[in-house]
Amino acid sequence: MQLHSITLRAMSMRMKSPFTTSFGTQWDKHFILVEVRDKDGRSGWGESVAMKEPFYNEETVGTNWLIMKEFLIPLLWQKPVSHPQEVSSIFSHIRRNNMAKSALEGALWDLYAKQQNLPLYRVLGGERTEIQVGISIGIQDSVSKLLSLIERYVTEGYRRIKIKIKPGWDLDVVAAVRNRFPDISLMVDANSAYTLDDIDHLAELDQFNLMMIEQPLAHDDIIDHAALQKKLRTPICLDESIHSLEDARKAVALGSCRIINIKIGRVGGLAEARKIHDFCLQKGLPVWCGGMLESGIGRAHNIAITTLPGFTLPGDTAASSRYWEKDLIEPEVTVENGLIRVPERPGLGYEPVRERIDEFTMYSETFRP
Ligand code: OSB
Ligand code: MG
Repeated sequence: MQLHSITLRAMSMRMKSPFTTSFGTQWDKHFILVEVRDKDGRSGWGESVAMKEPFYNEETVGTNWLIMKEFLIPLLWQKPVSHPQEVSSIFSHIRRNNMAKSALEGALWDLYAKQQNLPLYRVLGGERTEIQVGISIGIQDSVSKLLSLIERYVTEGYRRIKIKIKPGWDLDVVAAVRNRFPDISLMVDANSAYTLDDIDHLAELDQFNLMMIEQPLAHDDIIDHAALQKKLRTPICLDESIHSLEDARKAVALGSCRIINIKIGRVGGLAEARKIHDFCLQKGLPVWCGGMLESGIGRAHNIAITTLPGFTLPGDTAASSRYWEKDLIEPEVTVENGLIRVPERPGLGYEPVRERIDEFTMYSETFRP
C-alpha cells in the first residue's frame, strides 16, 4: 500500500449533552484519530474508540497511544501491507489492545478503498445502500426527562430506542416508558451492572416486550449469561464480553446470548468484525453495530460495516447532530426516517475537515518508516 507516514492526534471534543451509563458520566469525548498517508499523498482515517478512562474496557487513550507508537506502528514498517485484511495477522502476537489495533486497521481500510477508488462498504462486501438506525439514551435525572427525549427521537424517526439501566434505574423506568410508548421497539443496556443474584429482578423485564437486554452481567462473563438466558424470555445481547470470533463461537455454543452487538474497536478491527458477522449469519443470530460516541470518522466506519447482510437490527449509529455541535466530516451523518443513506464516494465517503480536526487536536505525532 506504499505507506509514507502515520499521524496520531489526541482529540478532545465537547459533547452536546453528557452521556451517563452504569459506569459513569462522560461530558467530553477524548479519543485518538489516525491518519495514514501513502506515497501519492492520499490519506486514510481511523478512530480509536478507547475512552479517557478504563471504565468500558481496559483500554484508554493513553494506553492506545503507547501501544500504537511502540508496538503496532513499528510492525507496519517491518512488513509491507498489500491489503488491510493482512493487518490483523501482522498484529496477532500483540495481545489484546483491540481498540488500538482497530484504529490503525481502519485507517488502512479507508486508504485501501481510496487507492481502489471504491467506497469502503463495497470493499467490505456490503450490499445495503441505506441502513436502519436506532439511538442509545443515557441515564437521566428524571423519568419525565427520559420520556421527553424518547418522544423527540421517536418523532425524528429512529427505528429503536435503547435506554441505559442500572440498579435503581430499571424496572420502574422501563414500566413508565412502556406505559407511555406501548408499541415502540425498545431495549435496555446494563453495561455489566448486575450479577446472577439479580436473576429474579432481571426476569421482571420479560413483561415489557423488549427486543433484548444488552450485557446485564459482568464485562468478562459468558457462563453466568448462559444461566441467565435460560431463565429469560427476552433475548440477551452481548457487548463487552465479545472480543473476537472465538468469543462469539463460545458464547453461541454456551447459549450465553441470542444477539451480538458488534463494535469494530472492541473486536480489533473491520476484518474481525466481518468474521463475527459471517459466523452469526451462518448461525442465524442477528447482529447490529454498536457505538462508542464516535466522531464522524468512527461513525463512517460503523456505517460501512452495517451494510453487510447480517446486520438486520438497527444499530446505535445516530446522526452527527445527536452528539456534536459540528462534526469532523463533510457532509455530516444525517438520519431521515430512521435511515442513513450510505455514501458512494471512495473510502469512508465523508470528507474529514482539516480545520475542524485541528481545532480539536490537543497534540499530535507523526511517524515515518
Ligand atoms: O455500551 O453500547 C454501549 C457508549 C459508550 C460506551 C458504551 C456504550 C455506549 C453507548 C452509546 O451505548 C452508543 C452511541 O450512541 O454511540
Ligand atoms: Mg453496550
